[in-house]
Amino acid sequence: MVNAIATAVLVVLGSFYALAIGIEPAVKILPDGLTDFVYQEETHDEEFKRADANGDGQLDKCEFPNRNKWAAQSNEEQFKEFDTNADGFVSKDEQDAYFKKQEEEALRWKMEYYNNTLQEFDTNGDQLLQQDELAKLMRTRYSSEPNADFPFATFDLNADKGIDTEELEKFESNIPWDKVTPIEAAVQPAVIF
Ligand SMILES: [Ca+2]
Ligand SMILES: [Ca+2]
Ligand SMILES: [Ca+2]
Repeated sequence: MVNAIATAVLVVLGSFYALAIGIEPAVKILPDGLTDFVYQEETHDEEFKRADANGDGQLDKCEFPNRNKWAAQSNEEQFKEFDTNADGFVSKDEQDAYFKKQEEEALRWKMEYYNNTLQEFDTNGDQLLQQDELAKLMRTRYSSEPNADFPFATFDLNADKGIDTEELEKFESNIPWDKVTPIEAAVQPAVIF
């Protein structure tokens, strides 16, 4: 259950990141039920070049959907989001600008997520998560009690006795699940209306 939640979180973050940097994620189910990301090789540049059937360096409304599966299902509105000068063609510059904006938004979203997480669990207000604060995060977010041998210190990369947002990102991507004990979910009493 805990692993399922963590996997879901990683799938969401992974998809968002993949969208931002322009690779299409596909989740491959491994035999033991774990998931792994398999990325298609084509970059945005390669997609553009392939879709530009008449080779004039821009995509018209017939060429645009051939970029990828997402574009194939896109509508007029989404074409307009790319075609910022509204001349009915998506130029390479317009495509580049679109993805640059996406990347910046994804980065902003990611920073906001880790900042909010830090604020939520930073009880002593020093802008770092100490061991007890990180343990609370594990209990609250992942219903897991860190074991005595949980390697808190290995995530404190700059050795300032706390986890900052950058270290937190690495921590949430590499939680040592073999060093936690799942907390049994309390049985909720039936709600009678
Ligand atoms: Ca073209
Ligand atoms: Ca245009
Ligand atoms: Ca703190």
